[in-house]
Amino acid sequence: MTEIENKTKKIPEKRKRECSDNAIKHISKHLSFEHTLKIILLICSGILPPLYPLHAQAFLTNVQGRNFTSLNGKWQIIIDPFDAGAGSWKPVWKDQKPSGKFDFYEYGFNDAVSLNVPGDWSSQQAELKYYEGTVWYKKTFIHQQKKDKRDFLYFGAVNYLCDVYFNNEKLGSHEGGFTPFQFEVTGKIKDGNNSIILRVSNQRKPDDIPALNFDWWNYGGITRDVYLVETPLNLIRDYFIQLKKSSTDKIDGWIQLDSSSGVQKVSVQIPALKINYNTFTNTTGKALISIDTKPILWSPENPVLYEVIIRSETDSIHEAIGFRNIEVNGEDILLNGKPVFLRGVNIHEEVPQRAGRAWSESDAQMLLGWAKELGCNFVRLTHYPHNEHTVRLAEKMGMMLWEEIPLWQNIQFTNPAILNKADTMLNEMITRDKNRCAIIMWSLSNETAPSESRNNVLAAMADYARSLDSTRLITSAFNHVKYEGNKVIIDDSLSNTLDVIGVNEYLGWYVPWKVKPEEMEWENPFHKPLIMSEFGGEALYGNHGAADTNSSWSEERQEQLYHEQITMLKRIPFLRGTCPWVLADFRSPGRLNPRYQQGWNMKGLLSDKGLKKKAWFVMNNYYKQLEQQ
Ligand code: GCB
Repeated sequence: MTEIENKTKKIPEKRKRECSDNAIKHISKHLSFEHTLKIILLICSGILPPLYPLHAQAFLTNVQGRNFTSLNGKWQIIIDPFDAGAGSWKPVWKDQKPSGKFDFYEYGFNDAVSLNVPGDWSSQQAELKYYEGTVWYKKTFIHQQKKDKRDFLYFGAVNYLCDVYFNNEKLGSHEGGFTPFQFEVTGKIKDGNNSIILRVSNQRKPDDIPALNFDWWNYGGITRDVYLVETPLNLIRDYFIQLKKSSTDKIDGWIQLDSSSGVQKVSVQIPALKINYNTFTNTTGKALISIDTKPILWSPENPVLYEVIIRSETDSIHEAIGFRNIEVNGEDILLNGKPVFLRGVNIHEEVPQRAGRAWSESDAQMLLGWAKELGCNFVRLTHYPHNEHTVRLAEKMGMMLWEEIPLWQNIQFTNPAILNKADTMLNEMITRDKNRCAIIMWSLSNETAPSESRNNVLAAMADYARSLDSTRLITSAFNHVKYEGNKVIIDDSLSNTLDVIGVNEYLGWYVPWKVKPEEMEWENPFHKPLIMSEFGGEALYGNHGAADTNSSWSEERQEQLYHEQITMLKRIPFLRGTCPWVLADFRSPGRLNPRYQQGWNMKGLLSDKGLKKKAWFVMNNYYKQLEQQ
């Protein structure tokens, strides 16, 4: 018996089961004995939520490949800045109606206004632009029950905290603004009218991810699609079908049926490759897959996707899957065995012309179309997982992706709840997108300050991400470098944990040039590939002025800065990718300059109207040169 098992043996079995064995093994490997014990005791006393995977109901992958009804459209809302409706005096979620002459309720959805779903609330009503607090949402829908079917309420994303009530019963809660979640409503759904009520809060808190400060708009609300998904009783819950690591002729993976399904026959068909692979699940509903085949490999130049059909005895799902291999060799990134340079750009999930969250395929078409026009073969989806339409479209367009969770600066790493929250977000991101070959790397964090607790948490997260998906590269963007004379030395020991290093540097903007750009020399003691994951500066579109001072906020200054940056970047022997900050101007409440910013971060290569600034053409020319090499 281990020391931890010994100390926790008096805890009731039911509670103990909530701290899954794997989760405890995982955290205890990285945290001190006292720290681990503290986490277990906090969970068992109900102060912390249970560790994954029991934290949230596992959601169905490829939800659009299943049978679903959209619950998008108008939802009624009640704005509740004091969160009064959560208490017992005005229980909004009960949605009660007066029953007699002297009965009344100080709330009601009947006369309420509506908002569009999907859609953030901040951009839909002037009074909600800066609002951070609770909004109640209600939707009713008519349903006709079918025999032998199960039903799930699926939410693409709700920012940030969401309590879900269905037909006046609480189903549960979800935390985190950028990943899906679901609740099963089989047995609760009725013939005729059904009602969903959500309590949504985008109140920022110090122990959230992201925490109190971040450099983007805190768009609240139901920001992505809502579906009612119908499945057979025994369903295919999830699957992972990708090329085996380091191989171009073996597909590896697994299919997971619902655990109650018992042993079943399952198959994978890929008609274009003449594959009909049959196997059996074990008693927990899991089947391992190993298929010898030589698919045409996916690449930006040839983004081939294959129709893949996954079947069980009772369920089937159609997918479009691409096969490619991504690896690191010394300081090189290899795509399908060949060194590749990542011509990237950072994109926020925002349509600047609408000053609101992007959520649809046509939004994705515009944003990724711009990236393509810039000359990119790679996009960093900053600073959180973007909607699934974007990821799937990128795949069709041949765009490689970096996807990350919103673990952005100022995170409370000493708080034992953080690892749990971060792992849950990683789990949800990887669960949703693990079959998307466009994604070549998972990123853990952005600009975290080195410390023992930071290092421990990120190392544990890296291990966890690798345990979920060993085929992709692990990265993080940080800004901890050392300047010595004309040298810039990469100086964050987090690099030891990563496959690819991401450095955000703002030389010429936040950090003055130490020597001329053509004299700067970068050193990489870690001998791993480097992506310059952020660089740039601000310019107000149409504002012309001096090129040698930042305070001109001019297009000429930004243009000059890009020339300087490219001069330096060309001199870095281990540079394997660049991501200028940022594709388009984006809203950010902390950007206070009343003349040039007005609540916008103006580092876009494009303006808020999508117009090209001078720096766009500098970057575009650099990418054209690189493409020809
Ligand atoms: C950064 C952050 C990014 C900010 C950017 C800026 O280092 O990673 O989220 O928006 O700088 O514009 O300051």
